[in-house]
Amino acid sequence: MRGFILAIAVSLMAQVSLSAPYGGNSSGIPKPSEFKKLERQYQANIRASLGLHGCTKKTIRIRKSWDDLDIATRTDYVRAVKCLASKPAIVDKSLAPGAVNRLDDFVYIHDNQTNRIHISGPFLPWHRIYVWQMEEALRNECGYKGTIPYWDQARFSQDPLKSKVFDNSSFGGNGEYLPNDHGPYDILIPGLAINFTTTYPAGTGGGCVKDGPFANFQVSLGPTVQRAGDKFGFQSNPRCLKRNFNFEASTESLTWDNAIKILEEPDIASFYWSLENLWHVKSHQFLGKDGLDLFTSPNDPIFYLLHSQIDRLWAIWQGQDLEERTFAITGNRTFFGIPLDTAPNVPPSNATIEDVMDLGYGFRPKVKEGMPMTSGGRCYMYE
Ligand SMILES: *[C@@H]1O[C@H](CO)[C@@H](O)[C@H](O)[C@H]1NC(C)=O
Ligand SMILES: *[C@@H]1O[C@H](CO)[C@@H](O)[C@H](O)[C@H]1NC(C)=O
Ligand SMILES: *[C@@H]1O[C@H](CO)[C@@H](O)[C@H](O)[C@H]1NC(C)=O
Ligand SMILES: *[C@@H]1O[C@H](CO)[C@@H](O)[C@H](O)[C@H]1NC(C)=O
Ligand SMILES: *[C@@H]1O[C@H](CO)[C@@H](O)[C@H](O)[C@H]1NC(C)=O
Ligand SMILES: *[C@@H]1O[C@H](CO)[C@@H](O)[C@H](O)[C@H]1NC(C)=O
Ligand SMILES: [Cu+2]
Repeated sequence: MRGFILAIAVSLMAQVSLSAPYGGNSSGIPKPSEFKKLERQYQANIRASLGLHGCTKKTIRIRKSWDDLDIATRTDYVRAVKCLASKPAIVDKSLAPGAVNRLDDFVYIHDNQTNRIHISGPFLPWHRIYVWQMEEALRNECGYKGTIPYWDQARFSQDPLKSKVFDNSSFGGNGEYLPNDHGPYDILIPGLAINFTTTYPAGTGGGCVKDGPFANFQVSLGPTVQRAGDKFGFQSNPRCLKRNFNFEASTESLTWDNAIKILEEPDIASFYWSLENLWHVKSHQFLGKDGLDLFTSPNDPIFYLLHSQIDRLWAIWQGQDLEERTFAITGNRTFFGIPLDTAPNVPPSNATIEDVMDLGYGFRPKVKEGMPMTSGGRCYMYE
């Protein structure tokens, strides 16, 4: 009996120490001074660029790390996301018969545009507008008062589940472990003129999210597997939200060292590839399953925090020299420059800032309209 009680006490102590590997501090691995210096330069340059009209020091919205939000703000963000999930989709049903709610409207247009907005010139500006549109929808349609926070992976790169992003009042944790369905997966990318297969690495879950507000949360569009008659996953396919955490993606790549390396890249091409290979793809790989699906990754509500962080790294890079870097662009007009299957004979061409992007519902801004943070209807910065 006494041994039994002792065993319980020891296991409780083990749990306590497991839950506090950073000695109980919740800020994680400290931000290195090199990163702070780059961040401060960006913030100072943005503030100095603000005028007395339009986007001003008074009206600018501040985006913060999820780990720095208080519980009331975190809870309200989750409420607002679920509010959008409770409102009917507005997308044309002939385009996306499977779209159920306002979140699906966003998933649809991302899915529709995927082969033009990834590994391509419009990647950063398109996603900048997209995340801003979600911020506006949360505020205007669901009464959220804040901004889209960012997932600051580097703070917890060595122990990612210690981030509040994954606590059970936020986005919850891993998917249920499925012995026969946790990857690796080979996915044939639909819509390209050649057969291009991408490999999604193995993870540690594979099944439905089981804890927190998004446990058994219903998603509808996708996933991207080439089903007969449903090439892009636009048909109805209601199912639970799934994750498949791949810890190496975080421990090996989402580090402060890599964040600094990305921000110190001297030109847009090297910045773009470092951001893509060291951060963007690794962030999606960490989540796995729905959050890693190239076409329908916005099904996982963490997507918007992930892309707020991508947008933040771009913002800090631009902000070192707003004049030279705001409108810098690199990349093709399609995914890796591969022709679309609808135009197989069009050779690869470089994107320009005058190109027109499609964000759905008739909104067709030029690439250059998606590049500044404090004009073109947007007014925000990262803290
Ligand atoms: C929090 O824990 C990390 C990891 O052990 C440590 O490096 C850091 O110094 C701690 N931060 C503070 C503010 O104490
Ligand atoms: C995207 O939507 C447009 C209509 O807005 C449609 O013409 C086009 O075929 C769609 N493309 C894909 C890949 O879904
Ligand atoms: C792609 O693969 C499919 C199935 O293996 C095959 O039928 C098709 O011809 C291939 N297409 C190209 C362009 O290689
Ligand atoms: C959240 O986590 C706490 C502490 O680990 C646990 O007691 C609680 O049951 C969890 N709640 C949900 C909804 O999963
Ligand atoms: C553009 O496409 C070409 C042809 O596929 C490819 O070789 C090149 O690497 C691409 N450039 C970028 C920046 O993606
Ligand atoms: C695209 O831009 C790159 C880098 O500036 C250049 O080397 C390449 O020739 C351009 N490709 C085309 C098709 O214009
Ligand atoms: Cu995307």
